[in-house]
Amino acid sequence: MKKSTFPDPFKSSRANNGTGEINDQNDPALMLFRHKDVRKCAHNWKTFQSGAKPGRIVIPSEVNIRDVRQIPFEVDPPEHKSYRELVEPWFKRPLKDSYQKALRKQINIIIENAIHTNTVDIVSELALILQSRALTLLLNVPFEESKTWISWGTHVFRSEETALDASKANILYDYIDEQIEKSIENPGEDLYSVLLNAEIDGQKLSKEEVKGVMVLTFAGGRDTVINAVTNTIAYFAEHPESLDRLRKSPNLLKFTIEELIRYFSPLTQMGRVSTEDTKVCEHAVKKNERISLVWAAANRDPSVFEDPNNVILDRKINPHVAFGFGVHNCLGATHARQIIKMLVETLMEKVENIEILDAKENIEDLGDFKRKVGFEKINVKFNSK
Ligand code: EMZ
Repeated sequence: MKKSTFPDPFKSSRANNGTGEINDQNDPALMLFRHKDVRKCAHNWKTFQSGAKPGRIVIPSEVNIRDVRQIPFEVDPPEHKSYRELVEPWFKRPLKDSYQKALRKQINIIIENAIHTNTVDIVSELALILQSRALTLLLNVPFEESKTWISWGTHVFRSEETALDASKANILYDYIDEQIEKSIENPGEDLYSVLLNAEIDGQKLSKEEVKGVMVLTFAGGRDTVINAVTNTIAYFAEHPESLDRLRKSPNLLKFTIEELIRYFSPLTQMGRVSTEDTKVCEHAVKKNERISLVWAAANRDPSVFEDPNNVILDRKINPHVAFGFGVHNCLGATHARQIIKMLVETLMEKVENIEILDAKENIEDLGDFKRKVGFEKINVKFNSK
């Protein structure tokens, strides 16, 4: 199997009955695998809610390591709408020319550096750095901050020893508390200050609410972006012909980006909590029980995607749900798309080929299902054009 092949562990269950079960820390969830079911339940926020106990809709559940409610992601309509409208324009800034120029510059430096280094572990020496530096632009804070975040490693809540590491989570919370205090004393043009000044229905956001947005911004786009960047590079390492094809037809790039995101589906799943006794795919779901919307499985559903297990560079019809679906669709998607776009453009421009020297896969253990999401490490050599 190629290193950049990402198998679909949900294939037979999706075909058989469309569901699975995960016993996550004794809070089981009914996993939904079919595109239609995933979209239907994601859309039905009245029955399947996000505003449960903080951390409970995440799988693996984070209830034991945090009590900060992530905003807007753990809030339901109608409150959700005001929060979302408040933060949306800020998270659309990556569409601005000046933002794109700054991001492109950072990516250029990182790829140039990689070209001039013998072997590079893409995860720790490229993707982590890229994600952290790009985040300084999204937050509009000094570049130096990225050094602190890089020192935290790839996941803010997981460490090598434990899947859910409370002490690690505390580093992030303390850091954010400190930044909020600094911005209160010395307001600037960063996201903390913008949020601290913002109002909903004439009321300023509380520190706790600001913290909720910031924790989501740090946690939600961390390992997901790192995996997307790493996997994209691994894909082009093993498919130099694809890079050539894009050089010849750069207008395909917009399809390629969506296709890579569909294929990798960096966020495997997200849970919801039922507000009533109901039935999903012939399964009884009781009030206060969890379901899981398995984006990664929906994205390989052969009834929606022809040849779902292959990357089709110019796939035109691509209703993937890698960024979720419905009111909670990913706030960071604009930024993530720009990162992948500029990364691929920079590879097209500067890189002749990439050799994979060795790799250790990162496999998510979902009980009955094991899913490759990325790499623990992957050493490569970039050869410049
Ligand atoms: C949560 C989640 C959000 C969670 C869009 O996903 O991402 C996970 O990586 C975090 O652990 O807390 O932010």
